[in-house]
Amino acid sequence: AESYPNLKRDSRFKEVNADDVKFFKGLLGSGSAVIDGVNQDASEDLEAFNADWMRKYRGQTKVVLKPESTEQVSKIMKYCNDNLLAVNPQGGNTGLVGGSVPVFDEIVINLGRMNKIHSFDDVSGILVADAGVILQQADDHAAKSGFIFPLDLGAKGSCQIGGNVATNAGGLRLIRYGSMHGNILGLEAVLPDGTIMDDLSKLRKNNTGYDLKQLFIGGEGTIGIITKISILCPQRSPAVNVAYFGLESYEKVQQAFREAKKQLSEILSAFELMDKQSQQLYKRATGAKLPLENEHPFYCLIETSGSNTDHDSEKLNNFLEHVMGEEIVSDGVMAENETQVQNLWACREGISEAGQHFGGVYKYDLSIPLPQLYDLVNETRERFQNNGLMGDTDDFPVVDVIGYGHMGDSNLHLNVATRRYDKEVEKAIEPWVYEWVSKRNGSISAEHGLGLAKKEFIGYSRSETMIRLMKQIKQLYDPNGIMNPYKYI
Ligand code: FAD
Ligand code: 2HG
Ligand code: ZN
Repeated sequence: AESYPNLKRDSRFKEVNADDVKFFKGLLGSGSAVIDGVNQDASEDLEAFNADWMRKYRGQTKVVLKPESTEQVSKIMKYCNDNLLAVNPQGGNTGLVGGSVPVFDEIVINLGRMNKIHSFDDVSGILVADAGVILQQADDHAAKSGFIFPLDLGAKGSCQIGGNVATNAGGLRLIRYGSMHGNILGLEAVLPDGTIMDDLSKLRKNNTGYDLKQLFIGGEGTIGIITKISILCPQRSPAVNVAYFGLESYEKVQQAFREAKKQLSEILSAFELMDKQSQQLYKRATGAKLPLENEHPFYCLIETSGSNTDHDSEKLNNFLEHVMGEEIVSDGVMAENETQVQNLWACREGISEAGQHFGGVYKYDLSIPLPQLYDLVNETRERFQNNGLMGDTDDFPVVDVIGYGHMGDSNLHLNVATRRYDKEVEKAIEPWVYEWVSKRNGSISAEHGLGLAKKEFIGYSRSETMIRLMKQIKQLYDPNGIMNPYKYI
């Protein structure tokens, strides 16, 4: 795990003591709702809340609070604000930028126990639920009425919908259903001083002044704690088809994407890119068999979702015939049953975890104009081929450089898979990669946020004026700066 030589604990913040813990226990009960590392050694229990998913960032919190209601969150926040105790909101702790764990001794407020679904309207498709509901559970609930949660991602079994909103997560079907900014209809959030902001609207249209909830969507827990959400779920498509194919060049990947939009238009629900190296790494890490016999420099996964199986299969078959006939695509398979659908998706969704299988990983989540998107992967790989840091044995920190992502959204995931976390590797990529992206007017964080990892680099994607305005908002909502300190703002 990283230590933070460039960061200093802010001495304005109080250190949590036995009296504070007594207050929290009085409020939440003395059971498992308070993990108390002040009066006793709870380091083992605290570990899961201090360490992030990548085992790259580690905090030193001594107290984890698991409130059960908005009122409890409000009382916690008021107390922390009055006493200058810094806090770190935490959902499923699957975030990839170090935002979900403390830096020093910030109190973790974990939403895991706020996990009730309040209502689902099967005419409008509007779901109202607590922030701590696991994404998979929210989707299962919507599925019972024939609807789908408009977000899906590899961490769905453990991430929370509140965390998804706080990071404005994008995921695998943004191309079809759009972002959280469009789908969230309302929020309930607790501000640092304990104020409950009840904006849990269920209205599709509501043009009455500033849309303040948008500040919390993608705010990464820096201005308030999201406690409930109201979200519009679209109809679940009964006919889902998935195809996986191999291509010989990135030029052909772009042609295939163009054709997919043209020929599959309204039923296209995912268009994902995987390079050869990402599939090899997935295979090495999991032992899984890849869907195609022969190797290809690139692979794409296409999903269609529609209302009529025959109609959709015919469309997808025509598309595949066309792209193979035109030699845009060299080889492909179409899933014939649910197991095959899962297996094809696993080749894409499993890459993220495979990236760190060998010890460590440097992850870059970038928006880049499509024509240049893959150039970055080539250039990064060349850098490591030339600087002596990449090789097949333990002497070399870098295992491989892989590129994959949400092609449909111009969102590249560049992962440098390593055998260990290594400052030399980091220095070889940063800030070079951010400069590269900035020069092409891309974004240094397409969907994961900034957290701690990208804190210093926000200037590559946002102007000074924009950063100043963000700071003003932070100051207004959180004048004491107790919410998720040391992170991007
Ligand atoms: P956490 O990780 O706990 O927190 C993330 C941030 O949100 C932190 O800053 C935290 O302080 C804040 N936060 C959490 N809950 C709240 C709340 N209730 N109120 C206020 N702030 C809060 N992301 C994508 O966009 N697309 C993907 O396809 C994708 N795939 C992933 C696949 C894997 C295998 C993994 C591990 C991660 C992936 N992610 C992806 C990262 C993504 O950001 C998270 O998975 C998810 O959105 C975070 O939810 P969480 O509940 O785990 O939040
Ligand atoms: C994905 O699309 C996630 O798989 C994770 O956003 C990407 O781990 C990554 O770099
Ligand atoms: Zn992603």
